[in-house]
Amino acid sequence: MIPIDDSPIVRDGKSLILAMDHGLEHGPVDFEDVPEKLDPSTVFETATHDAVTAMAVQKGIAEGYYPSYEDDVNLLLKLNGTSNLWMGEPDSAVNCSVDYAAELGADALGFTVYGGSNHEIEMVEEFRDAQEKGREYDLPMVMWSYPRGQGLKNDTKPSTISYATRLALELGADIAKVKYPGSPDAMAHAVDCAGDMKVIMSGGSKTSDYEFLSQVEAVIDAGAKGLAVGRNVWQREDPTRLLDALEKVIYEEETADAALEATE
Ligand code: FBP
Repeated sequence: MIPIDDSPIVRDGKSLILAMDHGLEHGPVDFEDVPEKLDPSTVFETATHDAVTAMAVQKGIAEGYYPSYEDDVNLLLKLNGTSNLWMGEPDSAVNCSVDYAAELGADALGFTVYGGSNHEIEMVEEFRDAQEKGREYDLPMVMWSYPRGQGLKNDTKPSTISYATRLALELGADIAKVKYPGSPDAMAHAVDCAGDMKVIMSGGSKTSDYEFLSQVEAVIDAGAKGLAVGRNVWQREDPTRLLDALEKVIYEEETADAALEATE
């Protein structure tokens, strides 16, 4: 972990990362209800909102679309990824080098580690190479810390999520992105397990405005430093309104009720 409060991907100690790697991770199915979002430019437009501190994408999307947004959006280049077509034990192919991410203008790096997978050893070795190379460029490393595999039946149980944040700290991540462990107390424990490293919550599938903002309020109260979210923002008809509300909940620490009322 290195100090990252001066990084462009951090605002007042917190981050709101807009993720759009779903075309790889889940496939076009995530865009069925919002076909216009198949055009990555539409999501880059959303990422120009002041609440968003970075947009997380894969290399191909960065190559093709980031040049038009480099003045308005900070880039988090995801260095590995897996398609939903892969049926084996959880693994994630490294598809971009740190050198190339830097060349594309990355402000930060992203890397998935599936602790507990039969591929954990190779994934951690690949993470080591990326994390150490990233240090040469002073690029913060965000770990998608997702314990899963045949031995892990429940990937969101409290002890698994606290292991996920600790594992990220020990391996040298600067931010750990984890799933919600089901309760504010469990999130607070996962945050404690991470020491001074920042923990952010992964968005998950789309829920109602109130449900989502309440969960964000709870994790911020629990000490999390923000969010990496995809579907809950860009699958909405009006992502701007939700981002206005998220800005209040994350950076101004307002309640979900107050944020919704102020953005009506
Ligand atoms: P969402 O907010 O839409 O859940 O996106 C966050 C994210 O981490 C994406 O970066 C990624 O595509 C997806 O979730 C992977 O989630 P999973 O592996 O659980 O399907």
